[in-house]
Amino acid sequence: MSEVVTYSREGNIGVITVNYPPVNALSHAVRSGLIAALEQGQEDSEAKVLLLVCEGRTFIAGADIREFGKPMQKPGLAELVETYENSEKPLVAAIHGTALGGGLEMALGCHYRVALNSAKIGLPEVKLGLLPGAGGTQRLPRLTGAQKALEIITSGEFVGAKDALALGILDVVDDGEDVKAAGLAYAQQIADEGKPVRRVRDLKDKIAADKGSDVFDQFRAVLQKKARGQFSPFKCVDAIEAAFDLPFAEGMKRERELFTECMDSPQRAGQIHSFFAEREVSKVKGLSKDTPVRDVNSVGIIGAGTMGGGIAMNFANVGIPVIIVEMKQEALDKGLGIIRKNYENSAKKGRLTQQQVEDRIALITGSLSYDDFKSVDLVIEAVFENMAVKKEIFAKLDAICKPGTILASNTSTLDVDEIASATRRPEDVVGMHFFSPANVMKLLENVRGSKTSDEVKATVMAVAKKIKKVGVLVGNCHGFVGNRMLHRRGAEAMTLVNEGATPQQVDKVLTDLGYPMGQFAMSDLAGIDVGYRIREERRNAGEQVAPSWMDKLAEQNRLGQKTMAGVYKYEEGSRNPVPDPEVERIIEDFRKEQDIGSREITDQEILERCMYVMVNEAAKILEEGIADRALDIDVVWIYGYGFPAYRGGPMFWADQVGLDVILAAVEKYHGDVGGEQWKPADLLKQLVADGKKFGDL
Ligand code: T1G
Repeated sequence: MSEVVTYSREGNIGVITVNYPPVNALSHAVRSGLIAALEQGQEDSEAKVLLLVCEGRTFIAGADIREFGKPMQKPGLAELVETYENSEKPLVAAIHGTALGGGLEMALGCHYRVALNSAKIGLPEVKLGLLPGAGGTQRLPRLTGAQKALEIITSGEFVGAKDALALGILDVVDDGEDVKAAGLAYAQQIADEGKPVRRVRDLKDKIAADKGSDVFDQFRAVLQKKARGQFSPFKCVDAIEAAFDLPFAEGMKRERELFTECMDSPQRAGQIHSFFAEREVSKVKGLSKDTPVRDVNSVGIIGAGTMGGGIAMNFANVGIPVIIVEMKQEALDKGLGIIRKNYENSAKKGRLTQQQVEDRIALITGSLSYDDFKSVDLVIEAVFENMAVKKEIFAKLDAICKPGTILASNTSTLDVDEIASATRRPEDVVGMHFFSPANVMKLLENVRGSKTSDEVKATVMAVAKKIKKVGVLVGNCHGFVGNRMLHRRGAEAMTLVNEGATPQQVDKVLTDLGYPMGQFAMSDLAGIDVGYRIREERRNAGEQVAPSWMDKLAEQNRLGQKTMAGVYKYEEGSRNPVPDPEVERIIEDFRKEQDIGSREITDQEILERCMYVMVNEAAKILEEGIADRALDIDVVWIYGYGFPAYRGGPMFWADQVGLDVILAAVEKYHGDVGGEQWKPADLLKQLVADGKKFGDL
C-alpha cells in the first residue's frame, strides 16, 4: 500500500486520497499509488462510484517539477490520466486549493468535476517553458472550445471556480469548505442517479465548432508580440490546433512530440530555475525560520510622489492602513489624486470594483505632520536621493516613532548605514527598495545595514510576501545588487556608442536577448535629466565626472519621453522609440570634440560587453557577500529589471554560456578597454579554475 495514496470506501463510494505535502505533486510514488488505488476501486464490488480527493492545502498542483530532467519512471503522467479515464466506474474529482498542470489533467481524465468556490484551476506549464503534456491540450478544448483553451494554456493564468463552471470545465461548485464532503455528496448523487462514465476525449461538439478556424493564426500573431523570444507558447498553439485537426489518439501523440521539444529546449531549464529561485530567495541564509517577526498593521510613508504613491497602494491593496506625509498640501493633493486615478484605471479595466476602489482609498490618509507616525509599525521614506535630506528625516522619525517601529528607506543607491547613523536605533533601520511603478513591479530589494537586526530582516521579508512582492535580502553597498550591475551595463553601453555603435544597435542587442527595453530607451523613460542632475551634482562637488553626449541632450532639453525627444524621438501618443539622425549628429560631434575615433562594432561585442561586465560585477557582489547566492541576483534581475525568465536570470545564463568563455572575454576587455569594471573577479577565476558554475555555489 502506498504511503501517499490510499483507498477507502464510504458507503458505496470508493475514495482515492492523495496526501503528499506540500502540494500533492504527481511524483513517481504518487503516480504509482494512484494506479494501485484505482485498481482497488475497480475490484471493490461495493463501490459504485469512485472519488479522487486530496489532503492538505490543495488538490494536485501538477507534475513533480523536481523530477524534470531525470528519466521519467513508469507510469507516465499521460498513461495515468488515460487509465483513470478508462475506468469502468464513474470517477469524480473533488478540487480544493489549486488544480494545476498535471493536476487539472488528472481531473479532466475523471468523468465529473466538483470544486469548492475558493478553488482555482489552471495549466501553467507555459510558465515553466513547457506545455500540458498529459492530455491538457487535447481534453480542455473539448470542454471550452478553441479560444478559451488558447487563452488558458498560452497565458498559464489561473481560473476561478465560478468561471471554470461557466466554461464547462467544472460540473459543480460547492460553497462549503470541506472538499471531501462536497466530493462525497456529488459522487453519491451520481451513484443514486446511475450516471454513466463520461469521457472528455469522446466530446465532439466544441471540436466540430472550431475546426479549421483561423483563431490559431490570430493567436500566433498576438504571441509574436506578447511572447517575443519565447519557445513554448507557440508549441502550445500547435498542440491545441492538433486537437481540432486530428483524432484524439493522434492529437495526444502530437502533444507528446511538442512536449518533448519543449522539454529539450534550454528555455525550460531557465524557467524552472526561475520558478524555484523565486521560492528559494525567501529562505535567507543565516536567518532561521523561527526568527521573530514584528506585526505590521499600520504604515507611514514620507513623500507622495510617484514612488510614495505606488508603495502606499501595495499596503492598501492588502488592507493595511497607510498615512502619507508631504511637506505641502498641494503636493499631497496631487499624490492622492494620482493614487485615485490609478485605482480608477484598474476599475475601468475590470480589475477592481468601484467599491474596492473606495475601500482602498479609504485606507490611505494624507497628512502634513510627522506626529501622525507616532503609532505606526513601519515607516518608509520615499523622497528624492539626497543623503542630507534623508538623515534629517530619519533623525525626526527616531524622535517621534514608538519603540519597535521599523524605519525603512526606499533609496535606490545611497548608504543605508549612513542613513541609520542619524538615529539611535540603527538596528531598526533597513532599506526597502521598490521599483517603479511600485504598485506593479514585483521586486522588493530589502537592504540589510550592518546593524539591522534579524527581527527587522525577517519582518521586511514577511512584509514582501504580505504585499505580494518577491522579496530579496541583499547587503549594503552603492546601488546594492540591481543598480550596481545596471550602472556597469549603462557605462559600458555609453562607451560602446562613443566608440562607434549606435544607441539603437545597442538596444536591439538587449531586446533580442529578451529584455523588454534597451539601455537607451530606458534612459528616455526614466528621464535624461535624472542622470544629468546626478552628474552635475557630483561635478559641483568637485568630483571628476567624464563628459557625456547625454549632457548635450539634456542641455538641449531632449529629456526623453516626457519631452518627446531624448536619445530617440517619439510620435504624438506613442512610446515607440524612433532613431533620430539629429542624435547621431550630436554623438558624432561629441566624438570629434573628445577626439574619439569610431569603428564598426559587432552585435556580439555589444552583447559581451553589456552582459559580461554585469556578470563580472555580480561575481564581485557574491565575493563581498552583498548577495548570498547567485539565484538572489537572478531573481533581482528577472523581477526588477525585466531580464527574461526563460533565460533563468543573468547568473544562470552565464553558466549556460560557460564561465570559461566569459572569463576569457573579461580578460580580453580588461586589456582592450581597461577600467575597474573589467578587472576579472577572483570568484570568476576560481570557479573556472575549479570547473564550477555559479549554480554550484
Ligand atoms: N512540483 C514540485 N514542487 C512544487 C510544485 C510542483 N509542481 N509546486 C510547488 N512546489 C513546492 C514549492 O517549490 C515549495 O517548496 C512548496 O511546494 C510550496 O510552493 C505533464 C508537466 C501550487 C500555486 O506549474 O504555482 O504538470 O520552497 O511556495 O505560494 O502537464 O507552488 O516549500 O520547498 O509556491 O502557496 C505544473 C507550480 C507543473 C504549479 C502554491 N504546475 N506551483 O503556491 O506555495 S508541470 C505548476 C505553483 C506539469 C504536466 C506538466 C505554486 C502553488 P518549498 P509555493 P504557494
